[in-house]
Amino acid sequence: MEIGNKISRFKRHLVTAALPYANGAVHIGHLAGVYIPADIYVRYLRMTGEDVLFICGSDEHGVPITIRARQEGITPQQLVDKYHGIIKKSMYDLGISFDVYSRTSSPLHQRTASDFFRKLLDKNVFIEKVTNQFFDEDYGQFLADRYITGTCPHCGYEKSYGDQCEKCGTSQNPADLINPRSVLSGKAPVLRETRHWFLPLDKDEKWLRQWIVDEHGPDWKSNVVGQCKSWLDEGLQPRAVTRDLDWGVPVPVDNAPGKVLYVWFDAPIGYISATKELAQEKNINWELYWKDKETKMVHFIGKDNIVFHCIIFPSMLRAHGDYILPENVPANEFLNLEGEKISTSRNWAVWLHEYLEDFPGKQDVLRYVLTAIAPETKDNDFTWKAFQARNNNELASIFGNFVNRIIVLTHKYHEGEVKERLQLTDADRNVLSQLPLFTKRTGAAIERFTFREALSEMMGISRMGNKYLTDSEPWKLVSSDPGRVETILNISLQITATLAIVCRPFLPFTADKICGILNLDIEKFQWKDAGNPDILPPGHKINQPAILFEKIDDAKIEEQVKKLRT
Ligand code: B3M
Ligand code: ZN
Repeated sequence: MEIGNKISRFKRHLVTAALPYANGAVHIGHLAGVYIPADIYVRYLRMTGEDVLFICGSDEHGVPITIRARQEGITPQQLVDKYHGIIKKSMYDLGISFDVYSRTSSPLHQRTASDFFRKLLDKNVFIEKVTNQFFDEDYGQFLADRYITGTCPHCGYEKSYGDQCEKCGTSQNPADLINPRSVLSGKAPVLRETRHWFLPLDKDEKWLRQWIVDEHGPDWKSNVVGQCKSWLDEGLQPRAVTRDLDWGVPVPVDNAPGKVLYVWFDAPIGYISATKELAQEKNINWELYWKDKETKMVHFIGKDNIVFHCIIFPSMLRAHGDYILPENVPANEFLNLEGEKISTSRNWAVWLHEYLEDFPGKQDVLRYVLTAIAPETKDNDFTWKAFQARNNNELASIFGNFVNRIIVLTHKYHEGEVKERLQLTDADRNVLSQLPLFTKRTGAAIERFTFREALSEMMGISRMGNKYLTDSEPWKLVSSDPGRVETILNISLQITATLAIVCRPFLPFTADKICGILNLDIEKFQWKDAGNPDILPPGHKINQPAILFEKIDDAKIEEQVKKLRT
């Protein structure tokens, strides 16, 4: 099926989703920002017959991990083992259909990241130099990244981290902080000399600007290009890619004890090692996906990861020389919760594994709501009242109600059998002609990474179905014009079948349920079959109705709001 120009000129797709830090569970901000849009995109690609790999895994290094482990009195390995399992299970339980969910503490990743570093070292890409780094004399430890806190020089936030300010998202060096303090002793640190390797980003400024602004300015999201441009306009500096830490991928250089790869050097290479892991399992040639120009690589991330995926990782890939660069990086902005910023440390979050326990069988309700309110171009807010309203007023009253009515009527008047379409009216012809158009608009919106618009187009099918059924009033014609009833129900069933196909990227669990009710083997249907007016031939027998979306009552919502505030 011709699915637009850019996608069809590629032979295969490599889709990555940001590797969640294994220092905590996944929350709705991660899902809305990264994992649900990525899953919608990949499910759609698969349904259009494209060859696609969907790659993710736990990011298990870095200071956030060692700080959290110290807080919990366990080792970093124990911490990542705990959260890697929770994250992996909850993602798959939500239907996030990764082809592989790996982890960066694996031996395969350690080898892959070391080899990558070695290659750049042997090509003399790095600048090796001794610099002054903050050191905590009480703890006898250098203070990397989040071991340092202080006032952000950009926005004045007093609890900014050494590597990135959580408030304004700016990445920075610890030396930029005002009034720096050690997270360990709380005291002002001293400066001490230490040797590190730097990626000379300044040398890449010219081609990065050409690649991002000139080549991809037109097709990348404006929030992404905008952030990259401000980075480029500020002037890129050489960036340290090693750290004085004992947790991470050891720097593969002789006499470099206690030095590991900077987490943001090793983590994106986790996409490569995860692909290699998948390739071993599935006997796939992983290099085709990472090195062949006919592969379309797309990174799904949140806005705080833009610089690492649009500037630093591409600089690494180009310096290495064997790899392709991403075709798109459709980063989302942030999702807030009940008007406040989601915060792991303040437990101000809706955790995915807890949602799945509190709302069993309602995976698609969360997928639907988080897609509908996704922060695609600006930060947005999740409230439990809005969650309830969208479930009750949209999923239950429009989508579910339409499907249920047509199934009940087909059993009531035709013993569950699809009848012939007889004489068509203009309204019939209009509805049948709209089905392929809704399908095409939904697919095009997904290809543009505008998932809110795509969701609305998909819902448009159920709205049209409801209106058609209400306007046709088959229940008034049963005795006076049974042939007309047969035609109306046939058309309504075709609408339902198309809905089952087109809703699948967004609501996979519901798509399965509708196919069960329609007695359809969904594996036989691809995207191109949606909109076809004869998916259900006359004589086809459907199964019994089942409610797709139960209403959610106030008590359930109040319970969640109370839980949040305790
Ligand atoms: N671990 C996620 C974050 O910054 C970070 C992504 C890595 S993707 C290579 O929250
Ligand atoms: Zn700031």
